[in-house]
Amino acid sequence: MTGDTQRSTAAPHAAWLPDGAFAALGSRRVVVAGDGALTGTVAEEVAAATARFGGAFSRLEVGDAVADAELVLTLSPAETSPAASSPADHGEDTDESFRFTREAGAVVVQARTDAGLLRGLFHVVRLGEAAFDGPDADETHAPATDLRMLDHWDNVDVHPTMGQVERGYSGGSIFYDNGFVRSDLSRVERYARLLAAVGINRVAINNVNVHEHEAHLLTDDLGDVVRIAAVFRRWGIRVHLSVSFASPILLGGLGTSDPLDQDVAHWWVRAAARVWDAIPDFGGFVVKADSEGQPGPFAYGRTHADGANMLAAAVEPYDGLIHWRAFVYNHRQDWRDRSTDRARAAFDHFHPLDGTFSDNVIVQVKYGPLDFQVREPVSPVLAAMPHTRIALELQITQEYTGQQKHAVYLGPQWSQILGFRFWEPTGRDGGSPTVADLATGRGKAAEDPGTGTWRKPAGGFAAVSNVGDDEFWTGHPFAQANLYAYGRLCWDPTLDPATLLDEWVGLTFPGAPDAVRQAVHTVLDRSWETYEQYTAPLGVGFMVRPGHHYGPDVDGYEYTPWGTYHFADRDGIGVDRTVRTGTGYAGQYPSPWRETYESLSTCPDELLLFFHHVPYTHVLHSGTTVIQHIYDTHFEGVERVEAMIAAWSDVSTLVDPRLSERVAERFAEQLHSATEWRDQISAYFLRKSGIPDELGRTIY
Ligand code: GCV
Repeated sequence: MTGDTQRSTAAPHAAWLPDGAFAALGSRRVVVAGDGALTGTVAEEVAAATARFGGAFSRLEVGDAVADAELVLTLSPAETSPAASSPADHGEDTDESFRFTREAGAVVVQARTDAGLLRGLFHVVRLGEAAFDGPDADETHAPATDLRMLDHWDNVDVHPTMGQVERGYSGGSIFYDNGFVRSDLSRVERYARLLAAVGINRVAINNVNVHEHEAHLLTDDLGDVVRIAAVFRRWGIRVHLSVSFASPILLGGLGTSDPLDQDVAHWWVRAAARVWDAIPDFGGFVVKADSEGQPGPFAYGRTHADGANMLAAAVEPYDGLIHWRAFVYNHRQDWRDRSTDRARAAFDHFHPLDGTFSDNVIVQVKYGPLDFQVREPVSPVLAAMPHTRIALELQITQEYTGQQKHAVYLGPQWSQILGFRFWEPTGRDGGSPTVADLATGRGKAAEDPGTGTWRKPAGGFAAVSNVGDDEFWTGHPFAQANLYAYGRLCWDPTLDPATLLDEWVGLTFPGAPDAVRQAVHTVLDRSWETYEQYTAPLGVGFMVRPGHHYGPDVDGYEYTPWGTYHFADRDGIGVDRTVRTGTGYAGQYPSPWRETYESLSTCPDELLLFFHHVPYTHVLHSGTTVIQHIYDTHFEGVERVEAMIAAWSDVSTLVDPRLSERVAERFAEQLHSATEWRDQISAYFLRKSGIPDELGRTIY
């Protein structure tokens, strides 16, 4: 089905690919050599840039003599490959690797595949003049993982409570409009180009909560998926679909979706055959099962491995993947029941299944055990399944981090998660595997430190997109930096988030004075920490308004079935998740973290209330009490927002006025909201504890 009611009329913002980002490349003599569809895309980009900036473009065959070129983008001659012919200083050879050499200012980008050539093109764009200016170089670049995915929570229909995009804060969907797949997919094309430039290579195009209409994308509406896949294909991106586990019932008229039922298995085999027949490079299915009302194998007394493996068998002939989400918990918990702990759920369900999933199943694990809070410990599931392909799931859309009304740069949070080590040595330079290693199968992850056995090929990265049909793509223009950083961290998880901000600023505001770059740093560098300061303290999580999850509501979830409680009373606050006296969650970690989190004397301050219930007078490692910390951080958080606004106002006239206007509007709301958070949280805890602020500030 198609519709013509494209809502947004303004041309979308160019994000990190304005014309100016191509100035260095476009003003040079450039040769593109080779065939393949993506080489065609590279050639079109170069042709457009050189036409715009006065350079010269020629298209040659691989191996043709090249005279006088300043940049050659070429597929490798058959006898060489990037890995075979150069030092692998940025990684191993993969289908997307490329070799970058510079000799006396002349640059050659060489790749074994056209996908690698496309990655190489955008590497040159990112470097700008530095691509040509530096000393001689010979580098091979390769992604840390082949699986660099974005998940869209977009609905075809406008859902009565969740809208067109579940947890979307950037207008409507770029794919769907009020019940239809858009006939004009030009916006999707621009999006695909932006994603290609940061290295994303897979996109799941519909919500993991698969409602009735959306389920039909798998069958009757497959033609629309074919159209979307054709757009992404031009940019080296494969499409995936979220599917309902109940599809055989919903779409096939069967009486069951029991994964061990032969008719069910055959139905999926036929469904998969139709999909790959229509889209030969289709990626696979994403499944949210037995979670928040979605159907799953539990209804038939089967395990999640039974469910996932049945689907895996259906897609296996096409090298298809099943991304099976580990976000499984009881959302109908009795709040009176102190023995049930939602944080335990994913580990309890999935750890016993380690080693039983098929090779083409990827268990997709949210970074924390709850739900994308501003601060959570890293999910122990990531360490607990050495014989399973694991993907790390992040959330770019800012559901719990200010909903793209607040400027919050998530790069530092992700970098911290990616660099976390479950085993000793745990320090930043330690030798044990990082979370990034576990998700990419690289580095020290090949051997499981717990068992000494080999891990399967890894599952890579997935994250929930923050994009919509908004003029600036992401609501808050600065939220573009999160999408940018995610793509780049998927390619190389060791990149420094502050450096990525520099890259983003350089591309997005080409030619802007250095003051703009500095102001963006002042606003964003510590913005994650700032948001944490004025919202839920010390890892306690969830103090948001139920449903839409924006703004403070300390007790909003306290007496609900959702399993997210803080247990504040007049004496203290926090959740006892210790093994000794609490829910036992701390015991899901390998040593040394299980001991570190278990003990009050070693638990890090920022996670104290996630693991322990303590009196308000408990003294933190920082030397202050819990209650005084709550007051201090909330006041400081608002002051920091004021400083962010001041820093930006100094440079706001130096950039596009529409962008400045949007940023100003968002800052006004952020300040209003941060103030509301400060006053409500401080007042709540003053009233609960009766302990005054040592500094005597106004608390209501
Ligand atoms: C798509 C949270 C969000 C839901 C989301 C869910 C998930 O609970 O609030 O909107 O559903 O996570 O990740 O499946």
